[in-house]
Amino acid sequence: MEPSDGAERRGWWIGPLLGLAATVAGLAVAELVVGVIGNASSPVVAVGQEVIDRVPTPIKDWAISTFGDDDKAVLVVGMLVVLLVAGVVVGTLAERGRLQAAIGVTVAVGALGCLAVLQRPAPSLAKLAPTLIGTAVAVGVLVLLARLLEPGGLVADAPAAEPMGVNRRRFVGGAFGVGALAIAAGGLGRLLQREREVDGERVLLAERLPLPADAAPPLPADADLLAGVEGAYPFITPNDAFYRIDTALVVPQISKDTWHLRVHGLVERELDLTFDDLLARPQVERYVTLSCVSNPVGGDLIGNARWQGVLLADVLDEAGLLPGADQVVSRSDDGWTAGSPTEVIMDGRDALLAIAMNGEPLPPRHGYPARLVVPGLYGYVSATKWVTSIELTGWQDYDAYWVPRGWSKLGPVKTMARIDTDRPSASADGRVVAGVAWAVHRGVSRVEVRVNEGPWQEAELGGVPSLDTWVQWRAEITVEPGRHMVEARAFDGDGNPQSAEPAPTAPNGAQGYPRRWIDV
Ligand SMILES: Nc1nc2c(c(=O)[nH]1)N[C@H]1C(S)=C(S)[C@@H](COP(=O)(O)O)O[C@H]1N2
Ligand SMILES: [Mo]
Repeated sequence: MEPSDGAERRGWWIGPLLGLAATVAGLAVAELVVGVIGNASSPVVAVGQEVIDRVPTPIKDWAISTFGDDDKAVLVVGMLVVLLVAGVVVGTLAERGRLQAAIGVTVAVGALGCLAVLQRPAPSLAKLAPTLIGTAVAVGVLVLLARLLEPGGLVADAPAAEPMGVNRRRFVGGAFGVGALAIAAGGLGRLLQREREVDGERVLLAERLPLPADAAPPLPADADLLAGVEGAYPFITPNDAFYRIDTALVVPQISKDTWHLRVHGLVERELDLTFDDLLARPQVERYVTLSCVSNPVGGDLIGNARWQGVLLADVLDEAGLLPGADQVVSRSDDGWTAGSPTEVIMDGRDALLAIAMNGEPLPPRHGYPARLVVPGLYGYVSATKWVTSIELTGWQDYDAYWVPRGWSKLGPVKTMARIDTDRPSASADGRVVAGVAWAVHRGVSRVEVRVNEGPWQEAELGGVPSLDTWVQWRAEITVEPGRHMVEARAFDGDGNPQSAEPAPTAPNGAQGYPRRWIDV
């Protein structure tokens, strides 16, 4: 049977191939431009970041609980799939002779990318360049390949087999040539982007970190009460095991040499501190346990590290607080914000503008070159990573990132125990249960456990360097063969027990007793 028109004769894959070549070329050139120009934005990253910031909280919670740490990878793969599908549509339009429409869709997708870049903090022409140039390249490839299809070969009234074959070969060669160039350009772009990463300067900085004038208090010998216990966590969380929570789709790479921190708003004098200014100030070092409001009961979105930096209170004193400066709004390079009560920052606790974590410059994912750490407040209202601005405002005058998304404006860390492990003890019907407990900045005065809702029994506590860290605990219980429910509870330094009333993480932190079932 004779094909009814040229489109059918060409094969179903011609349009998709055309569109995919154009899409891949556009994306790859955009990545190349990001690599060549410093401080440019990848359109994929900008759109993904906008999705993260705009997606309703329930969907975000679902994504985090379904994909966990892979949520960002899933988002990027999802966006690429959407882009490739758009490419197929565009290519099919072009192949069917509707080149104007194909160009229109491509430009519209590019415009969406531009819009996303413009929504991000500090937009600029440099940041737009990758999207603009990438879109232009996609349109160019589209037109070029569509033209290869056109004259005298694959159109319906073309003569017979031979010219069609020649033209098809030209088209396929062109599409794959574009693809190969795109892979090379994209790869080069990623390499150049790598070059800009801060790993190198971080290694150099590690060698010249100033010694703390005010060193961390010594660790009591029994801080690691659970050393060697299987399933237990070390008192100090190693940097590479420390939980990471943030909205950044890619880890910001901010050179300490261009970094600076503006302190402004309701202050007597604005400050603009460079990283060298920070290094020159007296360094304080403290153990502080940092935790996330999204940590469920029994969860591990909590870690304990030795932080070094300068006291935030000293910086704010130097700026001079004006009346009404009730809120410390800290903002990151990527536009995330936290709002902390000024009263808390200034009440004498060791709120830090930190530059080091466990003796190393901050890892990029934990805020290099500088972040905040405030003992006693959840991370979402205090622990701004990649911090570049601190603005003093009224309490009512600004709601930071998570507040309009349904989380409380105040975020003191709740008293909580966690059961991490159980194992047989020396006695035949005995079992040792162990874990950690925290009431950051109030201290833990007591931990208790109970079996099957029986009487509470006091646990043994490890030592702590201050009230700002978690504490390890263990208790020996006696159980008969069978299945048992063990619960734990912590008391803070004022003797107040953690709440028995279960509550979810939103809006101000999970509560209720942690439970563990053990089979004897
Ligand atoms: N710039 C920036 N800083 C941020 C966040 C963020 O999304 N962006 N998240 C905060 C939250 S919710 C928490 S719990 C802590 C986590 O710090 P970590 O990733 O170093 O453990 O960082 C805080 N600082
Ligand atoms: Mo958090």
